[in-house]
Order: sequence, then structure tokens, then C-alpha cells
Amino acid sequence: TEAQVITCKAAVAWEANKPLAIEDVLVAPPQAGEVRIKILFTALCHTDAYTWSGKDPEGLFPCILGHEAAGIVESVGEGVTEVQPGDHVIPCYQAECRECKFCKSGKTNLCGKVRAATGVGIMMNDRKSRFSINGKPIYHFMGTSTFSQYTVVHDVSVAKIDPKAPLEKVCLLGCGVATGLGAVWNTAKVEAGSIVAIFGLGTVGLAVAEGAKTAGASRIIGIDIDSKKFDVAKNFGVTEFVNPKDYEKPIQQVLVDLTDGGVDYSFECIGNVSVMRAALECCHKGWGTSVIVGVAASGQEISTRPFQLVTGRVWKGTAFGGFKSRSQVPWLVDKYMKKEIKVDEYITHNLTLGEINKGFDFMHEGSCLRCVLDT
Ligand code: NAD
Ligand code: AHE
Ligand code: ZN
Repeated sequence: TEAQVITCKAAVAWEANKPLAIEDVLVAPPQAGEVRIKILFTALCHTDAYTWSGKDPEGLFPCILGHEAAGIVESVGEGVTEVQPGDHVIPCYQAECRECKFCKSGKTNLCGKVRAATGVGIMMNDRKSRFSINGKPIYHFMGTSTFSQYTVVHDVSVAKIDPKAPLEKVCLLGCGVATGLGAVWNTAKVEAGSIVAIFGLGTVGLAVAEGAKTAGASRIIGIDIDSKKFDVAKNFGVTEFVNPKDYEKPIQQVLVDLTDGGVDYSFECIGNVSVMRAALECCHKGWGTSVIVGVAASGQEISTRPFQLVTGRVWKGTAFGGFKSRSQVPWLVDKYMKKEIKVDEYITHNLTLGEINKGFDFMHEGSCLRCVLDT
């Protein structure tokens, strides 16, 4: 039977910064190489707020935001072989086609197959959106658009997971938790005994702490301007806390003094370019490596003295923690099922899709890590 157009509820961002509106949206059937997913749970990530703010050069309006979710395949388009209706899945904004130059390189998790389309809010097949309201197209976002009861994604952007995994929890493995763990395991490759500094103790920063703990780091220093973060952070492996507001001197100097010359690895999990500089400059001469995880607004640039790099510090960045999405998200889900990684602990708030604006208000409160919406 041919798949039909579905009408469902979605949270639409009509304009930057204007409250999201719950609308009846038409979701077209999946075309060749596409998958229509019934989204059951979606979390809110800081990156959704970033694009909504209008500061993302790839942000287009009106659009349906959302990229950290889990659901069940509703229908598939022609030629889709790896998933079928009923499969439990996590949509992946970082695709994995296994055929492009990037995928074949073995050097990166970035995939080139659909990136040109996902960056401009459309599908590859006909360069159009599958979402519309009164005939007006609504842009996709990051190739996922999970703030909707149904979404259409490229087949290379779907990870099939263990059907026994609780979707209301493992949705977090679609972005924040996976990114933090992968930044440590894949991008930095932190060794046992290392001293680690983490700037920003939101979900991403705390997942970095958890990754560093499993990697056997000897000291895990958490840095945040909100001192309330430390109590929670301890549960994720942070051993020491530094609030830059408590010091006169630059935070990089504070850290160098605390660590006999600097840290082995640092991670920027905020999206602030001056903190990115501090994160590089608190690294140990000769080998310290800093990983940029945070996403900074359009027009922002990083800087440091080149001497910092000449003398052996290394500046890196990570997208989705370097994980190959379709291959490794199911593996992360299995690790969660075996209780080898935390997920539940990052969920501080639960709401419905209709309460999404309240969820974004929570994001700006210190007590919120992840808010999961039941769609
Ligand atoms: P979040 O808002 O939950 O956490 C940010 C934390 O940084 C908060 O605890 C806040 O108090 C702290 N902070 C803010 N300004 C600070 C400062 N000047 N010094 C120290 N601490 C400061 O965000 P999140 O969801 O954990 O995401 C963190 C960042 O990572 C965002 O920029 C997000 O867009 C980005 N991100 C990137 C990837 C990727 O693949 N690279 C994936 C997910 C998220
Ligand atoms: N459009 C943004 C890019 C933002 C960005 O860097 N996104 C991260 C994921 S953030 C998830 O919360 C990423 O994976 N980037 C790699 C990619 O291909 O987009 C901007 O600022 O231009
Ligand atoms: Zn995210």
C-alpha cells in the first residue's frame, strides 16, 4: 500500500526568537531513499536554542527544529533496505552513507552524502521539503526535525536500535550524551592518568566527565560560572570545581597553576570563543590537546598566539563526538542497556510537545540538563 500524507502536530519556528507554535503540519510520504518516522520522544539540546535564536548561519525559517530523539519507522521510500516499518530508531543529524569520500576515509565521522541538503532544510531527492502548512513549505532542520509527531529523514540518517531500549531515555544518545562521550573516546583519546579540564557543565560537559572517568583520568576539573553545577557534576565524575568568577587572574592561568603547568586535555562545551581560547591556553606545553565541542554564533572567530601551537598545544574540534552514527549509535544503546553508560541521570525535566516553550525556559535555568518531550 502506498504511503499517504499524514497530518500531525509539530512545533513550528515561524521566525527567529518567536515562541514555537504547535501547528497541524502535513508530512508527505517518504520518497526514494527516505524514511518516515513516528517520533515518540525528543529532547531539547542547546543547539536547537542556538538556531532558533537566529545566530546560526544555516538557520532557515519557518522550520521544525529538533535533533535529539527516538521513534518508530512508519513507512519507507523506494530502495530503502536497512530499516522497515516498526523498527525502533534514532534519527542522526550526522549521516553515515559508507560510500562517500568522507565515510571511506576512515579518518572522520562526517558524511558528505546528504549534508548539502540538510544544511538548507530540504531533502536530496527533489530538493524540496516534506513538511507543509496550507501549501506553504516548512524547512527541515539538521536533516532530523524531531519537534514533530512525524518526520521524514534520509535513510543514511537512521540508526536502528534494540527494540527493548526505552525510547524516552535513549533519545539522548542522538546528540548530547553521545557527543560528550565521543569527544573523549574518539577525538581526544584520553589516556588513563590524564588531567582533564571541562568548560561548561551542561549535558555535553557532564558526558565528557563521564567519558573521562571511564578512560581513567586522574583529575577531572569542571569549570562553570554557575557554582550550583558542582553538586551534580560530582555524580558524573568531576573531581574538582573552579568558578572563574572567584578569581582575578585569567582562568587559563588559574588552571596552569593548579596543574603544575597545564592540563593534558581540555574540552570547551559552551560555544564561547573567549572560553575556547582559555581552554587551549590552559593545556600543558608540548602535548596538551583542546577539543572544541561548543557551537559559536555566526561571525564569531577564535584566536590565540600561534606560539601556543608552536610550543606543542593541539587544537581540535568534534562533531557528534566523532561517532559514526548508523554504526555506533546502536552500540551506545547496547552499552546503556548493559548499564555501562549513564543516560537517565541527564534527564531533569519531562514535558509534552505542547509544552515545548516551557522546556526552552527550563534550559536557561541552572537546574536543567535535558528536558525530554513526550510527543
Ligand atoms: P548547556 O546550555 O546545557 O550547558 C552549557 C553550560 O555552560 C552551562 O552549565 C553554563 O552555566 C555554562 N557556561 C556558560 N557560560 C560559561 C562561561 N563563560 N564559563 C564557564 N561556563 C559557562 O548546553 P549543552 O546542551 O550541554 O551544549 C553545550 C554546547 O555544545 C552548545 O554550544 C551546543 O550547541 C554544543 N553542542 C555541540 C555538539 C557537537 O557535535 N559539536 C553536540 C551537542 C551540543
Ligand atoms: N549550522 C551550524 C553548525 C552547527 C554545528 O557545528 N553542529 C554540530 C552539531 S551540534 C549538535 O547539537 C555538527 O555536528 N556539525 C557538523 C556539521 O556537519 O554540521 C553553524 O554554526 O553553521
Ligand atoms: Zn545537539
